[in-house]
Amino acid sequence: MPKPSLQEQYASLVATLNRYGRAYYVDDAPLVPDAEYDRLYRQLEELEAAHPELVTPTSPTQRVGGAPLAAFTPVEHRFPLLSIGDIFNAAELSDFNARMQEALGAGLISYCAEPKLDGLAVSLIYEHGILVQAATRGDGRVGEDVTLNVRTIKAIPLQLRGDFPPLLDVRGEIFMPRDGFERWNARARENGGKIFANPRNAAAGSLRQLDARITAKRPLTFNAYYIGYVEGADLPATQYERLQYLKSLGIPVNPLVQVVQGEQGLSEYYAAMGERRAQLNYDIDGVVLKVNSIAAQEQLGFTAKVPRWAVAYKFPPEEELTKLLAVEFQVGRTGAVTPVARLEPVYVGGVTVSNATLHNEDEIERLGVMVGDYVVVRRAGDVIPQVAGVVTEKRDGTQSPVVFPSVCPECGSAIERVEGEAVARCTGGLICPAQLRQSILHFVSRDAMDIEGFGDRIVEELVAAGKIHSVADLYALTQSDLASLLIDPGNDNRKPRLLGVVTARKLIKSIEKSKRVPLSRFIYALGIREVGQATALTLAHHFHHIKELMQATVGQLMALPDVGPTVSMHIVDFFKEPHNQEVISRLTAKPEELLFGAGVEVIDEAEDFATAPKPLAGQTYVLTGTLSMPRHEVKAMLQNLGATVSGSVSKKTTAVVAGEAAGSKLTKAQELNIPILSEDDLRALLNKYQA
Ligand code: D41
Repeated sequence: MPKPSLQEQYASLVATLNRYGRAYYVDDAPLVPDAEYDRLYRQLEELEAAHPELVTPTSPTQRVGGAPLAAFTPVEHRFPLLSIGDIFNAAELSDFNARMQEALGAGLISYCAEPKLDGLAVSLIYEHGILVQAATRGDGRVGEDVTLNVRTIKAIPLQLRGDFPPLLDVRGEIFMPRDGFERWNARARENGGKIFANPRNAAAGSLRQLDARITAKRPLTFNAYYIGYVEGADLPATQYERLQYLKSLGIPVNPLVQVVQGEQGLSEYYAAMGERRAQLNYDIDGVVLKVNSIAAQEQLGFTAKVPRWAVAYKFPPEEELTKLLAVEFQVGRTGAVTPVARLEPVYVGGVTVSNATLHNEDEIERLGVMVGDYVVVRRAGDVIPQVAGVVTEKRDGTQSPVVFPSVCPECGSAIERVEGEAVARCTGGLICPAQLRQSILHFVSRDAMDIEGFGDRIVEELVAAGKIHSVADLYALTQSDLASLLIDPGNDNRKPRLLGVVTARKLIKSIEKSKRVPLSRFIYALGIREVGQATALTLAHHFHHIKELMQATVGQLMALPDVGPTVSMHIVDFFKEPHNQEVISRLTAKPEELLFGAGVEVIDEAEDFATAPKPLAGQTYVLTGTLSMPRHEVKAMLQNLGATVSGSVSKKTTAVVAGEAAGSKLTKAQELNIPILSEDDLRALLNKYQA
């Protein structure tokens, strides 16, 4: 075979790199390791430097152009980029389907269902397979020429492959994946760069750069959703097949696009995407539902602005604007003081929200929030609502600063903040009614002593009436103590009512029932800082008796699996406290041994552990993203069932547990096709094996 000419070598190198790029960005199935791609890329750069006459515009080195523009040139779209009608609930979905049925005279209609990406709509024009123009939507008729910027987006082919037509106008969405967004902001925070509020703003800000070299540095990507115009090709007869055709040309299409049947198919798709939403690596704000048959689309036609054959079925907004009425300070079981925003009620993330957490003092400062401000409230998935931002433009002079208290609002003790810690704490300990209430509620909770029937109101009244000063006092309560309690039914002007004998008798029974308890539950119930269920289980596994645990040293504790220095110190400090020692001896003493002895019998579980089945033995889990439970707790729970918990994803990983804002580990798992568990999935798994 004759040696290929330099030109042939060059063309082959460009083709190979473009093929690798496509496999990576479009097919989501890399053909070679990144290092191999980089090696060939450098080879290409060298070849181009030595022979500039060879360079073609479709070379991957040519994505980033030269000098910045002075302004964007307006471009008139040959066919307007249409807008799309919104619907918000099941009734409107039903109406939409009924309209389609009526207009088409059909029973069951096939739809193409797509996630609604939250980015920017663009039109890409390919002539003879070459990207010649990219334009923003603008007002739909006239947009801006952003060709130079769009050329830097690696997911967008500069050259089509396969059987491309002489002219093609592709419409789709440019967006920034969440992992790229998080990485960008993390770096910006470090070196004082521009921080974006959300991936959509980041995508918009990145695309509207006059200097394409800036756009090139931003992690943008693209998914096509429509063919606006074509010449010289017979297109497939359905929306779904047309998207597959685009894919065959090397244009990325969202992998969650699906054909579904009828109203039920549509509503199932909507629900399924709503479930998956939190785990995706990009933001979606709903689903787009399109009549699949192009012939039917043509029959339906358009209204003045929007196609009749498509709707955007929006998810409930996860962010809303509302007024901050007040900031209150809640004291938790361990004294942690949490600022809570009282809000004008607002519907967000599918529920009405009137309280949101402000986390801590630093967060208040970071937000610069004032009482009376309009604030952005965010509620994503099952996460606690948060104040995500402040609209300072809406200030009218009536706002007042948030003052973080220096003394506890409940007991007047000093609030202290340890250097380097974000959390401020009330130093009152159990003389603080708030801490006492919370520690009792924790003690009686289902996973602790499981004393049924003690809700917020009853505990509040018991503490306020001075009937309980520690959890040991629960066991000294009499039926008449309880029956005579006046319970405030809340803020709706009803009168307090008497608890009554029947309820009192039930409560006494629940208390009696809790008197035989496994050691792990007892330890957990004490409410030692950072000792969750899993750590309590580990402790009960090693110490046969509470007295042994009470004498343990930091060194002994740290030798246990997954018990770190901080929690060890908390444990030792807790048992050093004379008040805690007294509570424990009263709890565990028989009434005849000690005045007010509660007679709780704590059962040694160590033997059971040794022989307990390990249903997850041999399995490896990886935790990523933010979980609602402390990570060491989740880890210990999995380990107690025999699983290994690892820090990195590999082919051997059984499943990845992905919390909020999971990043590269989640991506890796998706690449390797490893099952991904949501926090709910994990809980179901743990519940399956735990009593
Ligand atoms: O994912 C999207 N954001 C999306 C937007 C989508 N999957 N499909 C879309 N389809 C259309 C029509 C039906 C008009 C072709 C759209 C949009 N339009 C759209 N995006 C912004 C304005 C209109």
